[in-house]
Amino acid sequence: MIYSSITALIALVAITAPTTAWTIDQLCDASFISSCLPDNAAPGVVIDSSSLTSYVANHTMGSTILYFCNVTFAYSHAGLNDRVQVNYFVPDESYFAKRYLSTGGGGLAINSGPTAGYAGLPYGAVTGRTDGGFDSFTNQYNTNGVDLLANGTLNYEELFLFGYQAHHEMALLGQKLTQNVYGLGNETKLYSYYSGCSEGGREGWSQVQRFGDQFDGALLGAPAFRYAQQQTIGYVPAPCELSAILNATIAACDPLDGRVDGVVSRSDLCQLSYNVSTLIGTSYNCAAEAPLPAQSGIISAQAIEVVQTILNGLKDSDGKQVYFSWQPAASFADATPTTFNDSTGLWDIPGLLLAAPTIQRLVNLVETNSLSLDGVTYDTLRDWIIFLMQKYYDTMQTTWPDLTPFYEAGGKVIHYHGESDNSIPTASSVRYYESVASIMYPGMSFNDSHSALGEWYRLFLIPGAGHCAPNTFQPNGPFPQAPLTDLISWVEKGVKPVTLNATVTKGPYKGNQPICAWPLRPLWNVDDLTCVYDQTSIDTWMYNLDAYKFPVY
Ligand SMILES: *[C@@H]1O[C@H](CO)[C@@H](O)[C@H](O)[C@H]1NC(C)=O
Ligand SMILES: *[C@@H]1O[C@H](CO)[C@@H](O)[C@H](O)[C@H]1NC(C)=O
Ligand SMILES: *[C@@H]1O[C@H](CO)[C@@H](O)[C@H](O)[C@H]1NC(C)=O
Ligand SMILES: *[C@@H]1O[C@H](CO)[C@@H](O)[C@H](O)[C@H]1NC(C)=O
Ligand SMILES: *[C@@H]1O[C@H](CO)[C@@H](O)[C@H](O)[C@H]1NC(C)=O
Ligand SMILES: *[C@@H]1O[C@H](CO)[C@@H](O)[C@H](O)[C@H]1NC(C)=O
Ligand SMILES: *[C@@H]1O[C@H](CO)[C@@H](O)[C@H](O)[C@H]1NC(C)=O
Ligand SMILES: *[C@@H]1O[C@H](CO)[C@@H](O)[C@H](O)[C@H]1NC(C)=O
Ligand SMILES: *[C@@H]1O[C@H](CO)[C@@H](O)[C@H](O)[C@H]1NC(C)=O
Ligand SMILES: [Ca+2]
Repeated sequence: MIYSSITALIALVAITAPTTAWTIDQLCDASFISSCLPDNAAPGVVIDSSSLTSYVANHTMGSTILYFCNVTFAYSHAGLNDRVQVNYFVPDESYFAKRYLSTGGGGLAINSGPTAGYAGLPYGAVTGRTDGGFDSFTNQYNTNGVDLLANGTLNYEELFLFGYQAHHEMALLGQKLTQNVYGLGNETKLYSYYSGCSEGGREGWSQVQRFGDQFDGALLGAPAFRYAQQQTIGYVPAPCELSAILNATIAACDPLDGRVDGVVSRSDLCQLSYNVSTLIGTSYNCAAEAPLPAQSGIISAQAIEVVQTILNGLKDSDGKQVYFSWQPAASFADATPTTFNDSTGLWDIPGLLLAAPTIQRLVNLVETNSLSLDGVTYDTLRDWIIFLMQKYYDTMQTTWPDLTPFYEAGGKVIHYHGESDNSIPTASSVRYYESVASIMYPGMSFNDSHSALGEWYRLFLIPGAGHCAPNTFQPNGPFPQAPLTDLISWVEKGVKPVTLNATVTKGPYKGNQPICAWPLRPLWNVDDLTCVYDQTSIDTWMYNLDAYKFPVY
């Protein structure tokens, strides 16, 4: 959806000055591209020019065909026998707009696949992805040999590449390649951007936090950046029971934002005024849907206890808060069982998703992706989290709150997060924003620090949206269709996104809907949306993580 903005493309084509006509075949010629490979772009990087491939390809958007050169090459690091591959889509010169874009991955992947480069083509940007040195673009970090060299032995070079270094090198190489291919002189400004969500959001933050002048703008969604804390564990009520609790919560909380549209735009008001225990004793009913049996029953006190425990977030046996959870009205997708055991008549414990490989591989250092929960308590979880945080503080835990170099270089960040994200808690983005505000503007009042920070870093919570995507449980919610457009306008034309442009694509309120910037919250009065300051609501997003004796940014 990021790359579906045909209007953005047409606008760009119109403003791009015609250049000396090089055909895409000339631009993509192997010996020409070879002559553009950037030596000395990054310390220690040694390009293997024999690995270069370049071929003309095209991408159709609506009635427009975009031509580009698909460039791939490998490099190693001086003194190491390693190999990292990078892949850039280099647009036809007629619509190159003096832009470079880095893209990131998701889950345990460091890139978003063979078409990741389409993200930048509508914006006239050379667009890059990396394989991180994982031996192929399709391998992920939890591949044997990548994260661990063998049972017991961590692969520190790969950890460092995945943590931040591969992205840094891809950006430096990509920027220089772009300058060489189009013959940009030192006096020509090449605008550099980053776009990614989830793990890709973490990867982007890893750059913004360390390399202040590398990107002019970064679009960072639902970042998986508080790496140690994300390893949540689920429980076992029936899927239909969870779904009924969710639907009832959405129905009860929908009107609290002032408009009945099937969207809980104010999960904070939901948290303040809705108690799921009112649902105990109401019935639920779901038809069979292979492989799941038909389910019906009465919502039990036990199921409500499970849901309330999830909503409360992880606490240790002393009742101290270790982490926070999803917002009320987020789906329980990550905690919902998918298999039923006919002989016991019980639901199996849901899959542990990324928690299992993380605990096994990065805590226990064993090459397996399955984990038994026998003997695991909330205190075990807390201890794993503290261990992960300390061991990976300088690689995977990506929450360094001092962004001074980025700010001083004039960088801009648009950070967004679905308010009903069912994977990475929405409050985790709020916590980081608050950390940056307090570290960058110590001693200022809340309002003053937030208005200062909002001049260059803005956080948008997308009403009803799920994890990096719209949400089937609240389908009438807005979602930004082309947020890179907002970022580019901010960086290149100084148009601050006071609100973020988004679109409702279903239901009675189809059309544009602006998204309020944190800490303001949306409130409807019939059809009018206001972004309001609501201290009681703001307070619900703040947590005292007292299970730690040190700061958790
Ligand atoms: C676009 O690329 C495909 C191969 O990927 C090729 O078959 C097709 O002819 C190309 N289209 C144009 C209009 O060049
Ligand atoms: C671009 O080239 C890379 C490397 O050869 C390949 O993996 C990828 O599929 C290509 N993508 C497109 C869209 O042509
Ligand atoms: C561009 O800048 C580089 C690095 O600062 C310098 O080595 C080079 O001579 C400059 N080129 C021109 C044409 O000014
Ligand atoms: C909850 O709503 C979704 C659609 O939003 C529907 O598919 C599902 O069946 C509902 N669950 C129950 C238990 O009715
Ligand atoms: C919800 O209501 C129940 C029953 O009245 C009560 O025990 C519980 O403390 C309430 N929960 C919250 C979060 O207020
Ligand atoms: C069902 O549960 C029984 C008893 O715990 C267990 O032995 C069996 O392996 C389970 N079946 C499946 C398919 O997991
Ligand atoms: C590594 O440890 C896992 C989990 O204990 C085990 O399944 C696997 O066989 C071990 N691999 C080797 C090569 O010993
Ligand atoms: C902060 O600003 C809001 C308006 O955005 C205002 O309502 C509120 O009173 C201010 N708080 C303080 C402490 O000045
Ligand atoms: C946002 O939407 C408004 C109203 O549709 C439009 O005028 C404006 O150009 C859009 N801004 C960007 C950056 O796309
Ligand atoms: Ca609503």
